[in-house]
Amino acid sequence: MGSTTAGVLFLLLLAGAPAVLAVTFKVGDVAGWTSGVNYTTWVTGKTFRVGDTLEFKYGPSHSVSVVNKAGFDACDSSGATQSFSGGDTKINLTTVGTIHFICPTPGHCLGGMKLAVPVLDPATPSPKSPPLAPRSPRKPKTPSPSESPSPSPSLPTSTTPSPSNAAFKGVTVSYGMMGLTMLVIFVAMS
Ligand SMILES: [Cu+2]
Repeated sequence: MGSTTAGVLFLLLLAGAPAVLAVTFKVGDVAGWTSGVNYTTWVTGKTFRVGDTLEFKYGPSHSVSVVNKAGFDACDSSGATQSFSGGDTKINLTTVGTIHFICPTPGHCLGGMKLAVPVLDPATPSPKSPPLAPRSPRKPKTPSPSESPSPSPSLPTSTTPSPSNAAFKGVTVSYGMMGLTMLVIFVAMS
């Protein structure tokens, strides 16, 4: 019972792990939020989930505006739902969907200072490399609990046929040997 409870708790821990592992992404990595960075490239290959955080680090000539898709496409910050300045802005990703950011400084968005981040539900399996990371620990662990109980029932069943086959073969061989022996004796006697 104790080990079962521990196992259940462990599985619950595993199930909860992806939600617990909230990630903070530093936008643009070392470069930060600035001109001359391709943020489309920066987003590529990353998986963002509700609960993760984006951190924008930028100089005084830059700001961060949250805009809709139209504002993003047109580099228009007039309809921004949120605007930040100060050089260090942390955005908590709270909604599934794509969130759009632009730098409202004239010319900067047109020069590439725009960022569209697709935010997934925490439970959604990642489409790329991140999914492998959560899955690989789960796969080895799920098999081991299921294997440990199954070997005892499955092994007997798989072992039972092979012994009976072996026994059957053994019987056939012994009958053959007996026949051969009798043949030899018969030949010897005649
Ligand atoms: Cu800027």
